[in-house]
Amino acid sequence: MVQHQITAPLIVVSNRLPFVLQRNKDGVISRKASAGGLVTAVAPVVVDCGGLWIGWSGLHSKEPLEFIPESDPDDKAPTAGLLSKQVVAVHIPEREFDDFYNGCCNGTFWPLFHSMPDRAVFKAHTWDAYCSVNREFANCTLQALRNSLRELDEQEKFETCPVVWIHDYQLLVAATTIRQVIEEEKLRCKLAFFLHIPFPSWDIMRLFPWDDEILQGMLACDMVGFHIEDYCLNFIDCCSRRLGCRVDRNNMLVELAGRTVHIKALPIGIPFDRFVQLAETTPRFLKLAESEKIILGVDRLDYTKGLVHRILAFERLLEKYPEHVEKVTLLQISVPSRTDVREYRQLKEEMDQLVGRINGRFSMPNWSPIRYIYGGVTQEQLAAFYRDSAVALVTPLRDGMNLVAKEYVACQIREPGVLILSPFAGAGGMMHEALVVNPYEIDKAADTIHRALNMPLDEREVRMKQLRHREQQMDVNHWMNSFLASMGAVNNSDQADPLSTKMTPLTLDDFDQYLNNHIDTICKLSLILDYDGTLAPLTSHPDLAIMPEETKRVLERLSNMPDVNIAIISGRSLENVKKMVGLDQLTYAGSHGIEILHPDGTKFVHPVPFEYAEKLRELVQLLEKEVGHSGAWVEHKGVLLTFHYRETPSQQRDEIVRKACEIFQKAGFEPHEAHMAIEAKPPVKWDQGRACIHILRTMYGADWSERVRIVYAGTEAAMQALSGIACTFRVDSSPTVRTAANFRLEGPDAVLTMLKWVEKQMNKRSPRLTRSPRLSRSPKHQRKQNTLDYSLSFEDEEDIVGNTSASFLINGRQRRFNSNCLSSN
Ligand code: ADQ
Repeated sequence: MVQHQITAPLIVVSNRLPFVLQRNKDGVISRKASAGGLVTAVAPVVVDCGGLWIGWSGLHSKEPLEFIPESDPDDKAPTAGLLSKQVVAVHIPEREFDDFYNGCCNGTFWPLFHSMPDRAVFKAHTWDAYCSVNREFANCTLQALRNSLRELDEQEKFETCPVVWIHDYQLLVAATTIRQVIEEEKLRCKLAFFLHIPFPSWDIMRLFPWDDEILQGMLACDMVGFHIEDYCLNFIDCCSRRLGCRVDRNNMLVELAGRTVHIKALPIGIPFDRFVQLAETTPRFLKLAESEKIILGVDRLDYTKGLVHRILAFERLLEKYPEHVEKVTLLQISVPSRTDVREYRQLKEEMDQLVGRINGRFSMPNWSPIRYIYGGVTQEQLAAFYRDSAVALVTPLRDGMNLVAKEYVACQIREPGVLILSPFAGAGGMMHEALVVNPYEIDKAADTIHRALNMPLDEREVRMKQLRHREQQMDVNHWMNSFLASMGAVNNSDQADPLSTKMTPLTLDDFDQYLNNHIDTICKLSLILDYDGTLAPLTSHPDLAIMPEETKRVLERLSNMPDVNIAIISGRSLENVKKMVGLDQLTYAGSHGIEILHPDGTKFVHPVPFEYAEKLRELVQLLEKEVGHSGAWVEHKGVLLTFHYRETPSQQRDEIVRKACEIFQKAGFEPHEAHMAIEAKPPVKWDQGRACIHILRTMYGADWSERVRIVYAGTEAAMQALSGIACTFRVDSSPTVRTAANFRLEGPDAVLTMLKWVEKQMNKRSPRLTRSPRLSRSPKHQRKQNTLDYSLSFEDEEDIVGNTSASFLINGRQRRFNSNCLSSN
């Protein structure tokens, strides 16, 4: 009996509960053991530590299940000790479950994660169902966690930190909600995720339209486990390339919003001793003619398992090596799986036809080449089949690990057989002594089966001994203990908690990787920077958001460099942002770029419809009257309005935001989300993105791309417009944001480091000129200086939104411009 010295309650969350619930025709629910390796390893730990198991019951009902039966007194299964109070059945309406499970889990993630993207279906409504079911799992988990913490507190175990362990591809985003709530409610817990299937490469993962939400969901955990290192590296790569996270591949760490997430290879094992014991005690089931050999295949009937390829390889064996006719039989056992899904029903038909055709082709009066069982068999029978087979064919096209390969070697207690294994199963990378064959190479696979059937005993013994030794060492209990150790949840007082290892703080060197390929030694550099949250920390009131002195000094030095231009873009009014930054040599874009002021005094103002101002005033009054309380307040900034709710107590926020949005919409405004605020913007086709392009064209003309490098740091508002043009940094401390940025930075400190890096690089340029008068760098500027004086005008809306022409008041006279020429003079 293996001791798991767990130091905290373990809360396991998986799609299904660890036993099967059945309802008889009288509606009475009974509980039946389920025998998987995962349950065998994990259930005793949950029982011992007084933990909990959260999962779907497997039964559809209108109402949540009112009770879970206790186990039968004769039940000897590992879950027998799991009391009903330790089980939480998640209730999901049947329609939603279908979209979640058949639609998204099996229709999208299963094929995609097994690198078969052409089988994957991407549908918004099944993804919505997936997210909603994940939230329901998360809410049940949170309730369980609160109960668990209450019990610990009652026992004065204030230091004990429960471990929540979420399993598999059905629950990839559950941790998003759990993380949000545990942080809000300050619930102590360690969060872990384990994926039982492969994690695909970035090329495949990026096909999924909501891939960022998946990655962020997994990163909401403290530890993310995969079977093998390849999957870990694929995941880390996706986090770096899709989310722009800082990663440490050597130590397998990913940083998101300042939190370090540990990525770990935890290869699952099997209950080795139990399979040995079954192999030792179970009688023979197979009746074989003398010298007849069995080649065994055992799988769920799934297209990833390579069943069709396997049968074809066997057919090829009989064609190519006819000496095996009447001597060798393929015993294929296929458990029905996901029979609700069309592709699985089609696979069954294909298999039936294929087996029929080959049997028809080769059968003799007393021999048929393939014995095909479509159904489950007991573990005893399975162990006997494993033991009595000369060869096991484990040839999936793709498989997370594959337990059949491991179970087969465990049962080789007599004259050893040969394991043939696909390199595309996780097990393929570790079970080196197996004969490894690419299942797509039918001819080669036939040769390999032939080799296995003829392998001398001494070679078989050597190979099998090694294979068995490894599986015995790395059995499922080893896996469980490795998991607990990686969570710092075992009695090991002399060792530090592995989760306390953090990623090294961001340094200048990190920007070598981010920017070295972007910034060269010749081109000019344009830095476009947001203010709030990027240069200055976010604060309760805009007036308090002061940029650190050090940042100001670096910006000042950069702005004095001949090759550097800096533009600050903000939702604040132009005047205000200029005052907050307080440097002269910069371009400022206020009101999200509606007003732009260059250091030479050139000013651009995008016109705004006349009636907008009046409507905005009405909105201000309405908001102040209806929702201007509980810490919420309205800021009227000329053409913009911001409704701030940062100071509103969290319990009241949802309600106040809902009401405010209603008021916005009633007043004819689209509510735009900002940092703990909602904004009203004028109905013009002008935004921060277009303002940035405008600034760049004004500074450098239209053909700047060869001469200028651009770095943007800020919010999403300009990201789309600058993607591909600039190196973009999303500055945000929220762990769950959708971004088109190349990289993420946590906040103003990281931006300061970036500015220092830029300064260091630019200082390397020699000879260093002191700043010439700015306008000499841009003939365009020179011509424009003091010749145009744009001022804000409220114009006819159609003219502006129509995007073909716009009117301006220039030096007091109205002029009409084609919008394409906005930046030209
Ligand atoms: P599965 O895709 O289900 O698991 P696998 O690892 O092979 O694949 O496990 C199948 C289990 O079902 C084995 O324990 C086997 O004994 C049992 N089984 C198969 N056919 C059977 C039959 N006809 N009758 C009775 N029992 C049968 C997922 C991933 C795998 C990963 C596991 C564990 O797809 O890659 O190894 O989870 O993490």
